[in-house]
Amino acid sequence: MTVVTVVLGTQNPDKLKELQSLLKGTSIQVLSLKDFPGAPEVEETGKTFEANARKKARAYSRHTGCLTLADDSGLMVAILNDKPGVYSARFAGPGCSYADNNAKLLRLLKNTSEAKRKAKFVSVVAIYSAGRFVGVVKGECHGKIAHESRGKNGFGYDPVFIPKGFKKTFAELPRGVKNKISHRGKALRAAKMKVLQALL
Ligand code: ITT
Repeated sequence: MTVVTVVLGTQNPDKLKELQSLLKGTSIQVLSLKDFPGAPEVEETGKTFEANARKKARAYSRHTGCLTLADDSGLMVAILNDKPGVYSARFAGPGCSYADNNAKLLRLLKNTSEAKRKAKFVSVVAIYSAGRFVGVVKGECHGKIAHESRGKNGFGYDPVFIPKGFKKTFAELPRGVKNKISHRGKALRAAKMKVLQALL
């Protein structure tokens, strides 16, 4: 069986763990930017998830010389006009923590009723091979914002996001459940198909 090598182009250790667990048990050999020291800093100046994902994947794939995949993702809250969106990582300001972001979000939605707490996670995964575009795919997960932070699993906004059809937050659900229904899980499954098609 041919083993395909893919580099996961992310500087976020939590995302890396999730991406690695999503690709476990496949014939894809997974490397990360740690295997390619000196990766360039990529400024996320794009206005869309796709623009940022492509910018990261292109730059990292030039650096690694390999098939490289990058995810740009975030949370879109309907009543906040889809914010924080592409600013999800730095919603509460430069250098903020996940807890700061969640506190800001819960504060903004303090007096918002159940029906108006709709939100979705979006993940756009771009794939490049040594600077050459291979494909781009998207995954979404709909749900709502909880009234308080709950649970210890996952990362980022997981403690305040309740996926549709569940009562628990992503941070209260087992990792396997999140992977099955999440934006990143869906995008990664589609990305795997693109990678395999590119090799045909
Ligand atoms: P890289 O660009 O290096 O991959 P990053 O953390 O800067 O790392 P993004 O720009 O895509 O990545 O920002 C994504 C942010 O959106 C992330 O820091 C979380 O705050 C949030 N986020 C994305 N996916 C999430 C998930 O599955 N669960 C919770 N929060 C998530």
